[in-house]
Amino acid sequence: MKQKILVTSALPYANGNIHLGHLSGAYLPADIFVRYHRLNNSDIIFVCGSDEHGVPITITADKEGIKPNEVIDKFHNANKTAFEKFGMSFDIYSRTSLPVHHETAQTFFLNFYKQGILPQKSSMQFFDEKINKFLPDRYIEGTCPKCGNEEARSDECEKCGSLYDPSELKNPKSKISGETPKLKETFHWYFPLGKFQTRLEEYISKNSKKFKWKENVLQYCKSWFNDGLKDRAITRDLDWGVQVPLDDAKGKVLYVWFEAVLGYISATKELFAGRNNPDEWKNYWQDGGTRYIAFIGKDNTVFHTIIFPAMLMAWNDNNPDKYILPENVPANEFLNFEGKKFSKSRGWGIDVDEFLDLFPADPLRYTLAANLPENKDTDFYWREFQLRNNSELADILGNFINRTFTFAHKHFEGIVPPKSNLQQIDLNMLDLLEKYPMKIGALIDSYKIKDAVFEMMNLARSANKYFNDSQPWLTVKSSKKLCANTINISLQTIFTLGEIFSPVIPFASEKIFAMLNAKPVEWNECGKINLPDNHQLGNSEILFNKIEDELIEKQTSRLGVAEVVQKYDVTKIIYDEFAKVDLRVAQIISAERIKKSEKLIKLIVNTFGGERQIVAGIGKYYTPEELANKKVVIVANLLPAKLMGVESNGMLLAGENKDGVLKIVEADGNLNVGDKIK
Ligand code: B3M
Ligand code: ZN
Repeated sequence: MKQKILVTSALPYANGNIHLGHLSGAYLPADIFVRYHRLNNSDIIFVCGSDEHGVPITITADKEGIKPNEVIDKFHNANKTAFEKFGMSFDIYSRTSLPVHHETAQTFFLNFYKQGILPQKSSMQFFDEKINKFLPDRYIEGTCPKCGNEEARSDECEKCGSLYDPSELKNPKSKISGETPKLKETFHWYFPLGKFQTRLEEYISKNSKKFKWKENVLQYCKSWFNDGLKDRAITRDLDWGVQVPLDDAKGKVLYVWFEAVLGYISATKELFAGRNNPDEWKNYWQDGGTRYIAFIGKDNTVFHTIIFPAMLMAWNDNNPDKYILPENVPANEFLNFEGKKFSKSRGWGIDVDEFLDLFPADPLRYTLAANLPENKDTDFYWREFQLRNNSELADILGNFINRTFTFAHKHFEGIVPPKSNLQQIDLNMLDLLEKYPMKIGALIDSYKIKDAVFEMMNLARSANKYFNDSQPWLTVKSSKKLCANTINISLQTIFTLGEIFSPVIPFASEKIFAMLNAKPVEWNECGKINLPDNHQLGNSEILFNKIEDELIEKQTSRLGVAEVVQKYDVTKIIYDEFAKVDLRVAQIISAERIKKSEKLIKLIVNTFGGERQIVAGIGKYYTPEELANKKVVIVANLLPAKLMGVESNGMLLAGENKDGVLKIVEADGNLNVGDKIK
């Protein structure tokens, strides 16, 4: 039996465009996870959709003088299309305005109501007399009673994470009219979260150990438990949302978070209704054998680790059909943009849709995946995007594939040349191919997607090395059989690469398989020999085009981020840039001052490849006598240069201390002349 897996990504509000930060939080990691599991012989469904209720939508509608319906239609369609362009492989992208969702949410509410677990309580709520409306939490701003944050919401402070009663908020202001709102009496139904605390603690303690929850998620839950869970109002005085299905609830709707999490269930119902299998959703949501993973961004944690599970527990207490709870909630931290938070109003950031009008999806997916905010906030930098595309996708992965295909088409008539008598170097490469899929699969399955992506590119690095070391451009003349082996194994490698990279760069992967004239196999088989001898290949094409500086500069100058980009340049490079620098241990044989220069000393050093001459600017800090015999570190692959007419073949590494004095970097006694430093 295949493992059943249910994956959800947070339902984005249909009140704005998806930007890159959203992608890194709850969408791309989920898509990579799902795409991997689809190839790993699982029975997996991937569910998402628009969250179409909540006050922000009504505010937008009021502002633009249109109906809430028009707002949600616009953004639902825009986001659905943007996700498609980005390659999100949802099985369904539903919406919470659908009748199936209203019914589902009302059924939950009524069930709790009939169980008698929802106390009805009166409370004082902020009312804006100018607009004649109760003000929802987020349209009140005031000072947090706990930490003094002046931008706290009416019942929740984003800064310190505490929840409180609106009457406790200091200096409340209506964000809509700017007036000081009045507290007015109303009543709501409350969900008894506190009653579930012990069971929730047990659930989280058990699952977090068994399924290795992320530390940040766990800490967050613990702080909630420490504060003690309290009853939470699950209705609101509003006219936009899911009606509270009771006679005495006119003008009241379900709190958007109460119903939005149930949207995952409604969306699954819609999915299977569309597949003419209307009861099938139960085989996922109500089958103890299903793994349920909820991908979210960190700001949604409490709703998925505490509130939603408590709601499902409440349902399960009173119904024969029992829902499963999330096995894991791998919440990501935030992605920032060029060193600052995304901000629509300040024009800081870029929407997905806009981005994909300029660049293809794969380089964006790869860049975001290589830099996911899994354990801490990370940044998107235009310059990094360019480097990842040019130096990794194009120069490493693309180049290897291109070289191999060029050879196969030019020298072997576009077929997989038969292999014979494989050499050690070929066998070593085949060994690597066997190992990587398992290693990468395990990383993805434990939400270490960033590490998985690094390993994917590592295999491509090894592939290039294999190609270089095998020198097919020589063997094609000296031994066609050896050359055939190299191209055969390289093509097998492309098969493996095409598959292991497919969760991250699905569009390129599809092209790779078309070029191979083959289809992906089950994940665990993809490191084997999958292309038979003499297999006919398809046409080849260039997979990744380089992104020119101008295009990137256009984006950064639009933002005015020159300053930040520079910061990126000095603080971060990708590994391959560093790897280009050939650092070696060298021993100084002789040293003499260069005439008429107080700075320059001419050194003869012994290093790999023999002796060489280097001119170093350390004359002010060392005498030639002090230098003799020292074991130092040099940059060995610097282009030759002339300093005061004297040729220099390399550079000596030295550090500058805080007094501006240069000290040469000496190599440890355990290192030998010629050793490579990495
Ligand atoms: N719409 C918040 C958000 O987009 C909210 C998520 C709902 S998940 C059920 O961040
Ligand atoms: Zn606070």
